[in-house]
Amino acid sequence: MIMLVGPVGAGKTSLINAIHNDCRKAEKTSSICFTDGAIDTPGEYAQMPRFYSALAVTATSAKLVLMIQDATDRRITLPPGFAAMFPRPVVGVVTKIDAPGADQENARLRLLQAGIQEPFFYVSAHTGAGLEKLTEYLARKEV
Ligand SMILES: Nc1nc2c(ncn2[C@@H]2O[C@H](COP(=O)(O)OP(=O)(O)O)[C@@H](O)[C@H]2O)c(=O)[nH]1
Ligand SMILES: [Mg+2]
Repeated sequence: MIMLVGPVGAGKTSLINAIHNDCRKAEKTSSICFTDGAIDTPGEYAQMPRFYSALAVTATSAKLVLMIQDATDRRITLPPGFAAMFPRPVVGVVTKIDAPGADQENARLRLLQAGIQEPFFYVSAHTGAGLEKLTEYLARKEV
């Protein structure tokens, strides 16, 4: 089981669907959602400190946390050192690398600021780029 954390619109639900070869359009996630193999979380939980404890507690049900950073999002959305709050290893994933204006280097710096260690994964849920590397890694980790 993996848990996906990241701001609203970062591509968490799309990534889960893409990993599972599910082509449904991602609907807005309004509560913590257990699907097969992945825990999807509302972006608001990563953006509002009063929800952090809920994320940390829910992470105990997962083996690994994927911290999702949108390659097109230049805002600082993840607080400094955010990764340290989780009781599970946190792996950084940059999404939307296909999108116009995607800036992988900026996204990389955002994940580093959040206290996550490299290597990161760079993916697109739309084109499928990078997904194989990520799914192979997850299979190896037996999450
Ligand atoms: N270009 C592009 N858009 C994406 C990608 N993944 C998600 N999106 C778009 O980003 C928006 C938010 O996606 P969603 O999965 O709902 O984000 P969540 O709030 O983190 O669950 C949607 O309009 C998606 O179509 C991607 O890999 N590439
Ligand atoms: Mg969602």
